[in-house]
Amino acid sequence: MIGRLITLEGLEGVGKSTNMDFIQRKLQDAGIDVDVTREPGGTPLAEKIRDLVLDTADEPLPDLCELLLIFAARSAHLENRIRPALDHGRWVLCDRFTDATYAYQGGGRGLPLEIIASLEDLIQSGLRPDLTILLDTPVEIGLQRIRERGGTDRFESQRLEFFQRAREVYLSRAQQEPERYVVVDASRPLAQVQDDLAKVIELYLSNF
Ligand code: T5A
Repeated sequence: MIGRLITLEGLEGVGKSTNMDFIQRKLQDAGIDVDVTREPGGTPLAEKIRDLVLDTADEPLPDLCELLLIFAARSAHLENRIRPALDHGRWVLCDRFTDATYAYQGGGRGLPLEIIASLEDLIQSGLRPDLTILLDTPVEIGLQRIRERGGTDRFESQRLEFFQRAREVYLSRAQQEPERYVVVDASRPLAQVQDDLAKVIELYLSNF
C-alpha cells in the first residue's frame, strides 16, 4: 500500500476543523490507516513555531520572517512525521499545507509567488499532496462564523481584503490543477457539505 497525502484547505471559518474528523472517519471506514495532522504544526518543534507565527506578540513579525518560519515548521513536519508515515504506507490527512502559504503569504501578504515556489522545491523536493479539498465560502461567511465562535489570532484580525486576495489565489490554484483539487461549496449547511465530502472521498478511493 502506498501512502497518500490528502490536504484540507480554505479560509478561516470555512469548516476545516469541523470536517477533519468526518473525512478521517470516511477513510477509516474504508480500512485506511490515516495519520491526522495540521500546519503550521504537527510535531512538537513545528507546534512551537506555530505559536510564534499565530501569537500576537509585541514585536512585529516581518512578512518574509513569517514565510521562513512557516517553511521551517513544514520542514520539521515533513521530515519527522509526514515522510516517515508515507514511507510506511500510511495516509496522511493534513489540515492546511503549502497551498495555504501561496494563499496567505502570497495572496494575503503579497510576497512573490516565485519565492514561495522556490522554497516549496527546496523543502519538499517534489512531494506534493495527492488530493486537496478546498472548502470555499465568500470571505464574509467564514469571518462571521469565526466571530460567533470568538477568539482571534494574528491572521483572524486581518482586513477583509487580505482574505479576498487569499481566496483568489486558492481558487486560481484549484483552476490550474483540477486533477489534484476538488472545490466544495462550504457556505451551505454542514449536512450538505458533508454529503459532498463523502462523495469526494468515495470517488477518490474508487480509483484504487
Ligand atoms: N497559515 C497556515 C498561513 O498563513 N500559511 C500557511 O502556510 C499555513 C499552513 C492557521 C493559520 O495559519 C495561517 C492560516 C491560518 O490563519 P488554524 O487555526 O489552523 O490557523 O486555521 P483557521 O482557518 O484559523 O481555523 P479555524 O478554526 O478558524 O477555521 P476552520 O477550521 O475552517 O473552521 P471551523 O471548523 O473551526 O468552523 C468555524 C465555525 O463555523 C461552524 C463551526 O461549528 C465553528 O463554530 N461551521 C459551520 N456553520 C454553519 N455551516 C457550516 N457548513 C459550518 N461549518 C463549520
